[in-house]
Amino acid sequence: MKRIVSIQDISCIGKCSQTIALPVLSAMGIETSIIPTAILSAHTMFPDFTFRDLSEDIPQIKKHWLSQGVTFDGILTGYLGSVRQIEMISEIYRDFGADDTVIVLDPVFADKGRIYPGFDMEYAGAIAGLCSQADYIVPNITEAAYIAGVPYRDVCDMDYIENIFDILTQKGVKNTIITSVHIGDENGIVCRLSDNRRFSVFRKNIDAPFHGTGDLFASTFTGALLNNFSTKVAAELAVDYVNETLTATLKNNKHNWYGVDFETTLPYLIDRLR
Ligand code: PXL
Repeated sequence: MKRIVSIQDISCIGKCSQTIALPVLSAMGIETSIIPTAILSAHTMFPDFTFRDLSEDIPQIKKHWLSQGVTFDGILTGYLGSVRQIEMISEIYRDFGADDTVIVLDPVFADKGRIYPGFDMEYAGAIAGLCSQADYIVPNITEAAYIAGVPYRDVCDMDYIENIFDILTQKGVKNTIITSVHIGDENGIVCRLSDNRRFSVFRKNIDAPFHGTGDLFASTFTGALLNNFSTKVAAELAVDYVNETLTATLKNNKHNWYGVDFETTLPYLIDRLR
């Protein structure tokens, strides 16, 4: 069985980061280890959430794992608690990133033109360095614009996106998938690979501003890569799974405001793996 480490926060309520990565990657047949970067009472859309930074623990966890000879087929990084952790994660990439280890980084810090509470421009600048160490980065369009240093645009076109790709490539990024791209009445992802191949996956826009869909995309995409899917097929599967989940969530008129009902669509995901 392949083994991955998911490095992101635990939001005790809210269905995001580890509480999405763990069930999704496990359902995809991958042993999922975790490094919690912070523990929050609930994700940051809740008022008055508590936040405990777990940076102190990260070097110790790493040291113990190295002493045990632990290796990983994949490393998935999402929400980090602080700029300080970026350097720590960089060392984890160096120590555990073997030639055949797939490193996927979701540089979580912003959405819909706005930076999440607790982050700032310093963080946006610092995460760019980590991006160049990953095999794939999967920012949403807001994060991609901030990392590239271009103004965010609500409505965008391919020229705008190509310019972002060019800047990210100059910064040393290998493969980029930009998510949450709206063009016309469609929403999807646009990808540029290190060999300059490009593809996009668009579906009819589902107007549902739920939290955690980026985490769902990143986990599914990474799980599909570890199931030996090509980049394009992995991205298509991830887009479809997010769309299926949004549709199921909206059908449930008792859905929660803070997260999607991915639990009900795991059978769909498993079927698609067969
Ligand atoms: O879904 C990304 C995410 C992860 N973790 C925390 C968050 C968010 C988005 O706001 O608040 C704590």
